[in-house]
Amino acid sequence: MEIEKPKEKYDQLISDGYCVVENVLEDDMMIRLRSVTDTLLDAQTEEQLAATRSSGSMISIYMHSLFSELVVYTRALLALDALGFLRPKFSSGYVISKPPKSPPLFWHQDWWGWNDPCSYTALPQQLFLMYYLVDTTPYNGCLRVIKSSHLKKHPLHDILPNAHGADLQRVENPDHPAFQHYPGEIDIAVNAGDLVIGDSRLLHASHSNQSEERRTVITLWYHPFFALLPEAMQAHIGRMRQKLHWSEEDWNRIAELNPNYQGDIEPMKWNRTPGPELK
Ligand SMILES: O=C(O)CCC(=O)C(=O)O
Repeated sequence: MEIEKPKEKYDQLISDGYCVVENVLEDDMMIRLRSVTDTLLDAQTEEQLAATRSSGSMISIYMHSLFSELVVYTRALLALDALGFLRPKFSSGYVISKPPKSPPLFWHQDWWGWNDPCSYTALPQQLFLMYYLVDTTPYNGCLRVIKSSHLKKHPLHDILPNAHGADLQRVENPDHPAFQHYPGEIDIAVNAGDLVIGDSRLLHASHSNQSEERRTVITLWYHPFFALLPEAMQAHIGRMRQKLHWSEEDWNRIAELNPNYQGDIEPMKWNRTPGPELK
């Protein structure tokens, strides 16, 4: 697979916080992913759905072995390689599906290593790889981002309580600032099978899904420069794997992407809130 304009995409990812690689998922993989995710989603209870009304279903990718194939999907690894990420490591991921007629996802960022000074530099510590399984538009809940907010302070940084807070997830107050629109926000509408790559520090949200169809995304988290991260961060990442439904064969499949940390440094403390160093 030829990645178009990889240097431009790299520059955009570093400066704006995201880029899109078109047409990564091939039809057979798309069909298998739709089938497995639909089965997992159909099994969700009303209670589970109510607890994650804003994001939509959050199902760990360790719930099905097919996702281990996606972690090492050749065309995605080729895309990372073309962007200069030669030794990425993988830590976790979720199936996030907005049911028909569901509310927007609140603004948030997903980085947990704000206690370390490297989090205030251009180095991408953690990337999301998002695979949307349907074409997305503002009508059915496409992604929205605030460009460069991974490196620059935005008023939302002061407004947001703990990202993924339970009250926001339940949409107890739809008028909360975390659900509103902000100057400069950008819609990222994609075709099914495109890959959105972004910095975990980037402020992002999604539109409501006003359509009659599910809008499913699979988000996988990678660490493009694992070996260059502080040891305490590596130690934390090394502990993130979950057992759940992956077999020995699944773990072997992703062995090269496993974030192994052998040292004895204490894992970094989880902190989702940027400090005053973010200017
Ligand atoms: O549902 C979406 O479009 C975005 C999901 C998201 O915010 C995430 O995976 O961190």
